[in-house]
Amino acid sequence: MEFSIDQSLALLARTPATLDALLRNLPDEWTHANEGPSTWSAFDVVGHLIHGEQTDWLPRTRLILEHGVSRPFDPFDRDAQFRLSTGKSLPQLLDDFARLRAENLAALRALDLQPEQIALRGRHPALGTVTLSELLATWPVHDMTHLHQIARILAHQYRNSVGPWKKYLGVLHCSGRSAWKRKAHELSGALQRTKHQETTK
Ligand code: NI
Repeated sequence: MEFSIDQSLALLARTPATLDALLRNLPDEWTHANEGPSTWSAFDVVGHLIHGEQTDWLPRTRLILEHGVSRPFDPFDRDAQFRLSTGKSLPQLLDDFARLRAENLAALRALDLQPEQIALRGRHPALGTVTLSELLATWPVHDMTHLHQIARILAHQYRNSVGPWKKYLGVLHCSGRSAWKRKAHELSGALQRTKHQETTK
């Protein structure tokens, strides 16, 4: 499938309701559990998605439109949710995410981006030159990465309870947790709480 703004919008608009249906009022035993040291809970993932709405997708779109490659993106803080979600409930986070996403999609529509604009280039601090269309294709795929992650986190909580069925359950054998990150931790001997587990962005 070729990238288009409309196709991206169609998927991006569904993520808040999908998360809401899955997570709202689910017991904390599910939503606050993670996959072990230096991994995230579903609660953490929603906080991370909120931070993306606030600092990543639209701000970077605007930066490309205004400055092109002359000004690199601000680095994304992958641990921001551990500060920003403190003291909040999951229903609050789900509400915040839904509101921010709706605002950002309205703002994206209002930009009415033309083909020559989505071909514009910007500069990612680690990846180098990227196009606006690549950024806007990454946004919904980033959502899918984290929906996939949440499914895996929830499944992980019953990894022992399923007994011998474990071998038939692909989600329990998924290698989505970032091997490079865990390897880096091992190499540095750093066991401090630098929680992170994604390979994107
Ligand atoms: Ni992410």
